[in-house]
Amino acid sequence: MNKIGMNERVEALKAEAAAALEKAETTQQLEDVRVRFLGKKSELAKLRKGIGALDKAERPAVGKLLTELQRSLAGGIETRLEEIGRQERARQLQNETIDITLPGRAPSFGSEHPISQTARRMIDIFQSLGFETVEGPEIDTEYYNFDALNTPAHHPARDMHDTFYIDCGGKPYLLRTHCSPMQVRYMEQHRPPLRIVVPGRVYRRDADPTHSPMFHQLEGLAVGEGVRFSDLKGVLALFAQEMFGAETRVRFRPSYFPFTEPSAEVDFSCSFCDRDESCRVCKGTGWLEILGAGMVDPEVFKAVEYDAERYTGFAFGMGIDRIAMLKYGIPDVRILFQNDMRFLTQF
Ligand code: 2U9
Repeated sequence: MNKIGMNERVEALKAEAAAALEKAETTQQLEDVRVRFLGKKSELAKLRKGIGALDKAERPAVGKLLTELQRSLAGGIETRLEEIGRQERARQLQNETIDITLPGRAPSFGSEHPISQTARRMIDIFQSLGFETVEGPEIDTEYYNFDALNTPAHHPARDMHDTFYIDCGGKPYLLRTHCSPMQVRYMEQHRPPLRIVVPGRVYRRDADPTHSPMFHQLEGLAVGEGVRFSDLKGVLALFAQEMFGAETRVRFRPSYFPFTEPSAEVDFSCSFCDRDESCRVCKGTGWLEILGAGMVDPEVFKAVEYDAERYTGFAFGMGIDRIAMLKYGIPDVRILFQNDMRFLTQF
């Protein structure tokens, strides 16, 4: 090809490139145009390679022509790139507009389970009376759950009908039936004086509107020199007033537990009525059965090698779930464990 032919090709290429630039609508399409007209395999590249075949005299002018073509194509692409970029940004802004006047979505807050709320309140009260909170294993041995608590092998409480045993081929493990095993463990590790409460899950083979096979207990233990039944009465009276109101009174009735002697059932005066015969909570008696308590049996001290001549102690146990049911007026214990949001969102 001579210089004249080159001129024609260059003009034709300019026109082709202008049309392609016009057609390109996205940065990607524009990139394709750039490769087509300026890339290694472009016609411009081929023309450059053809310079060597021209007459020597024609070469500088043709070289200049092709360089001008390259600049003009690159400039065209650059201009169109800016144009397309502006259009794309405008389109994006158009598509992504948000209506900032729309009301926001309110976050939904969870709440603590009524049993946890009740347990926390109970623990707080005993903490203010100097009781440390400790927790222990839910799977334990017959020794800690029964033997160390003066509940020997043939005691009815150990019957398969009352206790969940775990068959692991060796010595029997069980699901603790009360929190007392942890009190034994604590005494093994500490010397008196001590004051502890043990909250936690316990298990018994029972299921009806007032009994769940898993329920929650809070047990307490105070041991020292000169600890008396009157200390137990004072602590429980203060607890009753803090939990159910300053007017609440306590009543002790004689009872029996293998691990306490003497033992008592403790009632709180009904804070839901004024000795009302139609009261559904106390059934007109004016009293609510809340807990069991007593002075620690010397046999228990023997098991943990405490000097029963020197130390005395009181202990008590109560159901956290029962207290939650009373406080919140919950009629059936099973509702507490069904995780029904219609129930849980009320707390
Ligand atoms: C040690 C010594 C003594 C804990 C006690 C009770 C009485 C009691 C029940 C009340 C209702 C459990 O939730 S409930 O079913 N508890 O009546 N518990 S005295 O006595 C102990 C504990 C540990 C070392």
